[in-house]
This record gives sequence, structure tokens and C-alpha cells, in this order.
Amino acid sequence: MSNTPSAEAARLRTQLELYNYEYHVLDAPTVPDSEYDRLLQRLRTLEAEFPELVTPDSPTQRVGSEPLAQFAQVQHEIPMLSLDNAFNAQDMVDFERRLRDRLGAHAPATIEYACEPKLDGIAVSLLYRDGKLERGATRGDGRTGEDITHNVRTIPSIPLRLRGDGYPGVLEVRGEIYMPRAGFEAFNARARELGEKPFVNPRNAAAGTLRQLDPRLTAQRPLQMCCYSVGHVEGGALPETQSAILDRLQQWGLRTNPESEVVNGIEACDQYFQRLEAKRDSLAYDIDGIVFKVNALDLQERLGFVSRAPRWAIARKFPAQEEMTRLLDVEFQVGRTGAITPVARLEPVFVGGVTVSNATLHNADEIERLDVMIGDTVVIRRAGDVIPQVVSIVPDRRPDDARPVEFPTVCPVCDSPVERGEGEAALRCLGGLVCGAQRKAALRHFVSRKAMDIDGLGEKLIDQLVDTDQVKTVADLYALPRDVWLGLERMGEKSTDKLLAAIERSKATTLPRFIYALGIREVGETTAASLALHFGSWEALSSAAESVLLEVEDVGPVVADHLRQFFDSPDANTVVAALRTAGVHWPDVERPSEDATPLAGQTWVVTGKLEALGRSEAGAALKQLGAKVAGSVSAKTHCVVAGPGAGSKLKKAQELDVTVIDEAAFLALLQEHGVSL
Ligand code: 5U1
Repeated sequence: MSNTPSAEAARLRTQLELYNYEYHVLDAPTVPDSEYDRLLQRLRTLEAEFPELVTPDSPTQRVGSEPLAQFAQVQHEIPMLSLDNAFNAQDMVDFERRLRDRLGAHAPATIEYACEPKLDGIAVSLLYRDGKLERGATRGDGRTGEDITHNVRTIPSIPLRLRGDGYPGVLEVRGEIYMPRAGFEAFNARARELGEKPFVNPRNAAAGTLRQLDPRLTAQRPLQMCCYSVGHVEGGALPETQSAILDRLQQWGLRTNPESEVVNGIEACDQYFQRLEAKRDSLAYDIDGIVFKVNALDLQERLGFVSRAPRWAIARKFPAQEEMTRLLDVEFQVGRTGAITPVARLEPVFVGGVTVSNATLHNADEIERLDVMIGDTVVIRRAGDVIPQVVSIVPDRRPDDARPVEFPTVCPVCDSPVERGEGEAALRCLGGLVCGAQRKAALRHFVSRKAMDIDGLGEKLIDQLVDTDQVKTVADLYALPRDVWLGLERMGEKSTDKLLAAIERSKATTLPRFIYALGIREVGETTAASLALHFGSWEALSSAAESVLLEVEDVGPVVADHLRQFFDSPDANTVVAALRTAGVHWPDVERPSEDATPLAGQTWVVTGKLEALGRSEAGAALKQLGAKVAGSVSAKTHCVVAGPGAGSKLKKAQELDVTVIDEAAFLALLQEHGVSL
């Protein structure tokens, strides 16, 4: 091996390109980031010492070019097309019928389709000449775009030179540049911290970033590229199907979508659509539909184009996740801990597949940030099962009679005084158990599945019990005579007996469930499980000093303070005592000995939807066995527990050959190790 500086620089570049490809294109890094950084630093040092060794495609040259004065225009050799849309299964059937009509005798018995998610990003074209990235351009109007080479060079998943060989002399690749959700959230959090204006959504963030004239700013933003087709090609041939082209692009170092699949027939397209729709929220990026392309290029050629879209492709859109509507009023809801939350009452609007007439506005800070007034036209977002959000307002649609949102000066439910604690965003009702809203919310929480799990005690019954003052605290539930239950609306003999049996059953509980059920501020399922595991008994927990509480995983000063306040409260102690007198009991939790932590030193990941356990319960059980629970999969992950709907984490685990088990196997493992749930 030659040891000249030139040979070393070449070796470093090859190594860095490989690591970059593994990390950004395959999602399967083989070395830690520190090793990449070390090699990059060595290359920088060499290039500083021997400037003649710097090449335009060196990994050191991604960042640092000077800002542009303006964007140059680029003519696309082959126009960048758009896609026809489909909005339901019938549109897809019609699409296939049109294909068959046009193909006539050339139509195969079953048409193969290449399917992949439609990313909600910015369409771009990359031009490689002799394998080197020469130009990046936006789609623009399809014929003329803007030269954004300086910016695309900073995106790590875009290779500055292609890998391997066999690529055409001129290869134009097309795809979408987007900002993954996590990067978007992190970027916005930082922008808010710095008092800068956050972006409305990841698409705007990607568009705004690509329109930066200064590539040093672009380099700081987490953009990615996913390629989906080729444009202009010279001096070389490509495979004869869309799917094989994608495989080839990936081999040449370009990122393609790992969800891409080939399916047979339009019914299978529908199944793929349903599958991805169910998975949509667990993907790392926003998608707004699925693109279906006739896989065979010879058929594509026969089908040709209509105006600006190919006949051989279609985008089936998901129901829109953002829509506009009018803010009719703002009302205030009081939660379990007294927090008063403003709720937007909206002119009903169909968004994310359902009709929405309410959306949360969080708190006064959020209202100020949005600069929202009653009467405004607002943008509502509903993604998956997440509570609808007001994303922004449309300033130029503000009516003359718009009025500001006024916060209540007393509790809207019980008229008790309210306060906004120091450093807190939420206004809080100080009524405690006097406040009907807090009582109802506390009861709903207490009976919920992950708490005392009292099946059949729903919101309507709770409302009646509180409104008639028959139940003041959660302990009263265990003392109500049968005829009170029987006297409630919609309660017959049978339903009363069933409910009383459920209440009786709930008395035999576990310490984590009991702690969680009490609804102590900031104490969720995971913290409750950690507390139970750490202290083992209610007595040890409730007598622990704040400094001892702080030793528990997940417990910081705020939570420790809430816990101590709860344990020191005479009212809270009365309720706990009444519950125990009523017969609520649990076994102490044994603190695991070394033998009882068989997963010590291992890192586990839980992904997808688990049926029997909540994800945090699963996490708590793993911790009890000594495992560390991580949020992402890497080569160091020992095992992944995957439920239905598991997406990129499962795929990554499979790529990295990490053991994957389903929920049944996980439950068996817990049982084997004597973990009680
Ligand atoms: N995933 C994907 N998005 N997308 C957008 N494929 C795809 N294909 C497109 C467009 C505009 O156009 C084809 C006609 C190449």
C-alpha cells in the first residue's frame, strides 16, 4: 500500500464515501460517528497541508462555498413532469382500465406496478457527468428550474461521486429532497429557543432551506434526498423496469425509498396503499400519498404522456392532513391537575379523514405565538390519531370584527381562583376536589385501562356521579351501594352487576398501576413503574425524602417536588387510606437481584403496536430485567420487540441482523423471568 499523501487522501475518501453510503443510503452504519469524524478530520489536515490534493468531490468539500448573489436558471433537457391524482380505490380501477384500453393487445394478463410513498418534499434533479455530481436543480415549472448545486452538495445522502461502475456518462437522477420529522422538530425547537420564527411544516422547512443562498446555512439543516426516477441519460443503458432502475440507483450510492415494492394488479395496489396508510405516522418523514408506476419501461413507452403527466403513473393521495376553517370561539377546559387549556371551537372541517370541530390551543404562549384571534381563518392539522392542532392563521383573511382570546380570571367550572405558576405555561384552577372538572378527570384517569382498569365505568356515569355529588374522591367509588349504581341513567340490573364485579376485581392491583392511578402530576406509567421498582413498597415510596426520590430513573426535581407534595397532603393521605380500607391491595415489588436482571447490559427497542401491553409497560418490564430501552435501532441493539405496524425500526433491525421477536414471544420471555404485569 503506497503511503504518499496523495494515496492516503484517496484511501480516506473511499473509506469516508463508504461510511457515508452505509449511514445515509443504507441506514446501516458499521462504525460509530466518532470514527467517521476522525477520518474526516485526518483528510482535512492532509488537504490543508497539501492543498493540491483537494478535489471537488472530496467529502471535505460539502460545506463552505461562499454565498451566491442569486440563483441561476437551469433548462431541463427532459421536462420534469407532475403526476395525475387518484383519491379512492375506484379512481385506481379506472386508471387500470385506461391503461388496458390504451395497451390493447399489448396489455399483459396482470400489470406489474412499482409502488412507493409520495414524499412531501421538493422535487429536484441531480446531474452526474462521468459519475461526478455536476449540478442540482429545482423542478421549477418543469422546464426551467433554479440551480441549487451549492445547496445539494451539502446534503449527506447525495453522493458527490457515484459508487461502483457501469453508470451512464451522463445520468440525470430525479427525486425528492425533504426534512425528516425528527430533524424538523429539533430545528424548530432551536429556532424557538433563539427567538427565531419556526417553519410551519417539514415541507416548508425543506423548501426554505433549498432557497438559501448561503450553503453554510443549508449544511446545518437536516435534509435528505430520496430518488425515484431518471431523466436525461447519455452514454449507457439502464435496466428495463422501474424497480430495477431503483436498485441500480441504490448500488450507485443514491438513496431510494426502502418501502418501495413491486405488486401485481390494481387490487394489490390497494392493499399496499392500506398498508402504508396504517404505517404513515410511524414513518420518519411526511408522505401525502402513494405513487404507482407501470413497472415495465416498454409498456411505459407505449402509454406515453398527456400534457404534463405520464399515462403510466398515478399518485393516490391520502386524505389531506391540513385544511383551513374558521375559529368560531375559544373555550376553556379544566384537566385532572387543574390545568386550564384553551380549546378552539371550529367551523366543522373534514381533515385527516374525519370531521373536526375542536382543536387544542395548548396555552397562552401558544395563542401568542400563533397570533390567533376569534374569527380568524386557521389552518388545522390532523395527522393519524393525534389530537387536531391549530398550525397557523391566514393573516390576510382576518375579519374586521376579529376579537382577542381572553383568559378566564376564575375557574370556568367551579369559580375558584386561578394562578399561573412561575415558569409554567398553563393557567391552573386552585379548586382541587371542589372543582367538578378536576374530579371528573381524576376519576376517568383512575378507572382507565392502564390504571385500575375498571371496565364499564365510562364518562357518562362519572359525570352523573360527580354532578350529583355522590362521588367526591376516587375512594368513594368503592363505597357506593348497589342501588346508587342502579339509579344511574342507562344502568340496569345486569350492567350494575357487571360493573360491581369489575370494581371488585380492580381491588387486586399492582404497585405501579396504583401509583399511576393516583394521577400525581407528571407521574406517567413509566415513572410509576420506575418508582415501584426502586422502592418496592408504598411505605418506602411515600416516606422517601426528595433527595432519595431524585435517585430514581425518570425522576427530576419537578417530579420529586410533585411527589413530595402529594405524600405530604392530608387530603391525598386520606384518599389512599380510604382506598386501602376499601380493600385495594397489591404485592410489594421485589427489587431485582443480580440473578433477576438477566438482560443487564443489553439494549432493547420496542416498536409497533403491542396488544396486551402498552409500550411503556413493555419498557418498564424490560428495565425490571435490567435492559436499557432505546428509541432507535443500531448495530448495538440486542433485540427488537415488534408489534403490528412496525416500520423503519423493524426494517433496520432486519438489515442489521438484529434479533426481532413478536409480542407473544416477548410475553413468554417475561413470564419465564417471572415478571408480573
Ligand atoms: N415517489 C415518487 N414521487 N414522484 C413524484 N415517484 C414520483 N414520480 C414522479 C413524481 C413527480 O414523476 C414520475 C413521472 C417520474
